[in-house]
Amino acid sequence: MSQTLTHYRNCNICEAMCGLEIAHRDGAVVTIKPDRRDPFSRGHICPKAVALQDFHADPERIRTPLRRTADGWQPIGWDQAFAEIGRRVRAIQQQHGADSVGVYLGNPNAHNLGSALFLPRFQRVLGSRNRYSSASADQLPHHVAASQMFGAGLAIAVPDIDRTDFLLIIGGNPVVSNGSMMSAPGMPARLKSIVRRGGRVVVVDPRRTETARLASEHFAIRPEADALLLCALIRVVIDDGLADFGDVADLVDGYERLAAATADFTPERVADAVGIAAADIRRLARGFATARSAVCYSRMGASTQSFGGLCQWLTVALNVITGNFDRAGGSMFPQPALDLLARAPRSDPAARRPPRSRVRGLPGHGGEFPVATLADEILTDGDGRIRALFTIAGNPVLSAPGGDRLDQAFARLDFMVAIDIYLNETTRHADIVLPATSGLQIAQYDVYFNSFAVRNTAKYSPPLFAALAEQRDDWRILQGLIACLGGPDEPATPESLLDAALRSGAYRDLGLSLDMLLAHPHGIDLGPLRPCARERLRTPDGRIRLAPDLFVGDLPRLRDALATDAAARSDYPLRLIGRRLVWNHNTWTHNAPRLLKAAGPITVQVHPDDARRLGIADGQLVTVRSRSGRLRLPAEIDPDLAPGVVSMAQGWGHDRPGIAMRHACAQPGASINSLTDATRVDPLTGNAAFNGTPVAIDPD
Ligand SMILES: Nc1nc2c(c(=O)[nH]1)N[C@H]1C(S)=C(S)[C@@H](COP(=O)(O)OP(=O)(O)OC[C@H]3O[C@@H](n4cnc5c(=O)[nH]c(N)nc54)[C@H](O)[C@@H]3O)O[C@H]1N2
Ligand SMILES: Nc1nc2c(c(=O)[nH]1)N[C@H]1C(S)=C(S)[C@@H](COP(=O)(O)OP(=O)(O)OC[C@H]3O[C@@H](n4cnc5c(=O)[nH]c(N)nc54)[C@H](O)[C@@H]3O)O[C@H]1N2
Ligand code: SF4
Ligand SMILES: [Mo]
Repeated sequence: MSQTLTHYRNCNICEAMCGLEIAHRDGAVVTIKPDRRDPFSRGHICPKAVALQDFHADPERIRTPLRRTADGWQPIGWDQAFAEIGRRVRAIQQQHGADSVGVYLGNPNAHNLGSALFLPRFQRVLGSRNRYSSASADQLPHHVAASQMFGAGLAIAVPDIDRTDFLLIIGGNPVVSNGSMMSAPGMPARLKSIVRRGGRVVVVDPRRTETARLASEHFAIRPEADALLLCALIRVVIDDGLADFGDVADLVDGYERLAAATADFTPERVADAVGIAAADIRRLARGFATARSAVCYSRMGASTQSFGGLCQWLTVALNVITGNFDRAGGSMFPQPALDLLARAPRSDPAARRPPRSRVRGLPGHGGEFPVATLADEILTDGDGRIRALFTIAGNPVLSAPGGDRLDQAFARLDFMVAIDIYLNETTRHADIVLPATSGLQIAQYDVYFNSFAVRNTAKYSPPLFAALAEQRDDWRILQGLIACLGGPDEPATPESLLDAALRSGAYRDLGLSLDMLLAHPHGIDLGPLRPCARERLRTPDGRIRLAPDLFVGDLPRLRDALATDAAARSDYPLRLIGRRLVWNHNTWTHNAPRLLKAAGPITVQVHPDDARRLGIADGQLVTVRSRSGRLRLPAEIDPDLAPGVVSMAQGWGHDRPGIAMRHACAQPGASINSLTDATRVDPLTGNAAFNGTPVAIDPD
């Protein structure tokens, strides 16, 4: 008789890193439950964790390397796959230069120990400057602000959410997303507990979100007006004499310059554009500045927009000038056991000129260019054109702005390789698809999100199930690619690299090592966040730059926006924003029947006033048009939106030929990125500006 066994691991789907308790028998999952003894998630999980078993057992997962032929997909062996990739890629690079082969890295790489550790090695061997990732459709402005103000892109301070008295959330919906750039599982309970202990949670969002419903107060801001609001908040703090740097006073440079640069953004001047009354802005600023502790957290809504860089700069600045940086209840640097920030070199970002992309001259950051220009770099002839591409755990046809153009661009490549778990909208274009393991099959230690976690913990999860058929771990595939491109032999494994990092990290005195983590399958608690900025700032002089030239130089653009009449956009009078659903993760979880069932049809949500004006009934088919595309889908009347704003779930659109995912194809939904526009970026950072895309709606 077989026995039911218990396995403990971290869910690696999103940033929350929840601990799971998995009962399994004969290679199959019996139940997936929260691990109540996990010191970080303390018994929280969301419905997606239960679907990990679906992804593992999905018959439509790819199981062998595949090669695209005129007669369809042909299974091939690994040796043949690597031999062909090595030959084609080297030939293209020899003829057209190293940069003619590009790489796009998707979101799951950040949740995979092996990928996180082996991708830099692969990139070094490939030697191309044409690197792209989902970061520039997401959190890039956070990294640019961190790099300019604190000296390193990974110097991200996170809300000390369990001790704060005032949490101001701008453009984040952590009750659904489970937090981002703030790993904090179980957000509803954490938010409720702020209110219960007498604190305040204020949400600024064009939609009355699931998070706003739990908040003390919600302000329905106009899309992309956040930088104006933040300037006005800073202005009130300064004018009312409430500025105070707290314990880091001796480290702050640039305060006078910040004050001068934001001086003309009074609440009265910005109120109409922001959609929040001047008196409310003043009250919010005073409440924030006089709270015992407070922290401003701004996320996707404030970063994937035209002023993403300004928003992230001003968010950090607001925390610093109210004395809330590097103190309990404010915004603090985590101290992870595997510490990427401590390894970052000290160099002066202000003194560096960013590289510029070939076609549009967009800035590069962290060794990458913005994904918003990937299609241009493939489709525009000339020296340095991308002719071959690796996509690794990414689906930019659905996830990148104006994704339909990437669909066309990928068809034009001379050669394309995808490492993925599915044949989908992106990987269907590849010449060779390499099958990776996923979720329950990998060894996991979260390299990145421990760096953004609201408590210091460490946990290692061994694989639960073996790879099926010819699947291989991402890191082993990368190792194979390194070898076939002529790179050095790599004796290292993820475990050996992790062990070395733990033994030399901040907790070496505790004896932290891989063996110690193996002996603690629920994870090890390393304690609450502690003030540590003095050790962790990476500017050459160890100081905080409150008013970097880069951001101050971008303020004239904000002033222009304030002066421009929004009605000038009358061809497309509505503003489109995205939303996340509890039951899916980005573009790739729609083949799990238990999640798909819950997600429901994909609609465009419209405010009742707009619906009435346009003659749209609930459920009616409408056409949504933008400068770059159009979609036909059902409308849904949603009183939680601000008037003039429409919203769609992100991540859908499985209606293209050649995709093997039966369930996803049965409920394809529509891709919001058929409407978003790759030319709409935050010019400062190059990040995609999804939010506020101008659209029009025509009823059928
Ligand atoms: N309009 C709009 N667009 C958005 C967003 C939005 O809010 N609105 N959100 C943006 C954000 S925040 C992000 S992060 C990006 C995401 O953008 P992407 O990373 O491009 O998209 P994903 O859907 O995460 O694609 C993941 C891919 O990896 C595969 N995969 C899953 N697990 C594994 C694995 O373990 N190994 C390998 N090799 N492959 C795996 C999946 O099959 C899928 O093809 O989308 C962005 N796009
Ligand atoms: N269930 C689920 N969870 C996820 C994901 C998922 O796909 N599904 N994806 C994961 C990923 S990759 C990420 S990066 C995180 C993202 O996590 P969050 O940052 O919480 O992202 P969203 O849920 O998209 O929330 C963005 C909010 O910004 C608002 N918004 C839009 N435009 C504006 C604006 O101009 N100003 C303001 N102030 N607000 C605006 C939207 O209404 C929305 O409520 O979520 C992660 N968690
Ligand atoms: S919140 Fe994220 S990490 Fe936690 S169970 Fe859900 S998907 Fe997994
Ligand atoms: Mo993301």
